[in-house]
Amino acid sequence: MKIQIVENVLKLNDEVAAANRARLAQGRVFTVDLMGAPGAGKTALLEATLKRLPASTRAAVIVGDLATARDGQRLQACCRQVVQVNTGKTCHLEAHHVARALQRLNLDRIDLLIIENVGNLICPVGFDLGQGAKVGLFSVTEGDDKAAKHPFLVRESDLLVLNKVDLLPYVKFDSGVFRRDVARLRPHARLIETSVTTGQGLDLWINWLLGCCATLRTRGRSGGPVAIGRGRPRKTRPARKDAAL
Ligand SMILES: Nc1nc2c(ncn2[C@@H]2O[C@H](COP(=O)(O)OP(=O)(O)O)[C@@H](O)[C@H]2O)c(=O)[nH]1
Ligand SMILES: [Mg+2]
Repeated sequence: MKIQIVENVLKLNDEVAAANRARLAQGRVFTVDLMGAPGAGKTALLEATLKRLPASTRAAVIVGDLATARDGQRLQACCRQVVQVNTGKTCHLEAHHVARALQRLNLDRIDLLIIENVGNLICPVGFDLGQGAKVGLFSVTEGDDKAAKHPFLVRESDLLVLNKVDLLPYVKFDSGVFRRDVARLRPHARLIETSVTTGQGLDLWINWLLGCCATLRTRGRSGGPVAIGRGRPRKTRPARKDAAL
């Protein structure tokens, strides 16, 4: 009986996500779902990204947290269109949160939408939001075993980011271990090392975002499919059990 309830929740989520994806495709908005642990640097990376984006790329952010508007306030300083979602006791964003947030955004004036998911390495992976790509962010202060311990995040992310590399001299983190685990789980994974503090790797990350936006524009114009990467509904449901909690 419990399993049936979870199936229904996920089916409903997929239907709302498909509607989100259609709306975003119509507006030619490339959408990233940024997932990572609390404190990994998601908001800091977005602040730095928004400050560096070319003026021609109009960005918006949906930011999820259990409580407070603090991240939304931080991001408002660098972005005109920001929607803060408070999820209460829910440890991830679901498609209906994004659907409601989209009503507050002018999609005709957005090229790039970044969704900062609730800080969590597990639950956000299993919920399709209608995004074009999922990005998994780790940081060196979390330890070099986190890729191995969170295989679904590694497998389901279109891009992986390893942040806070400026702290490598001060923390016990073996980059070789982390990279080997990533390669084992996802042999052709793209991994970008960043430091928001020093600016290392930010150009690679921003170029990846801009490349995705350009691909969407090109495909949209030629009438081809508009979804980028593997941003379609997933066949696997790694977070199914978590969804029942
Ligand atoms: N040293 C260092 N600190 C960082 C870096 N990125 C973020 N931080 C710090 O990590 C803390 C958590 O960052 P925040 O963006 O709030 O993390 P979030 O919870 O994932 O959104 C803040 O004190 C940031 O200043 C980085 O690349 N290097
Ligand atoms: Mg944050």
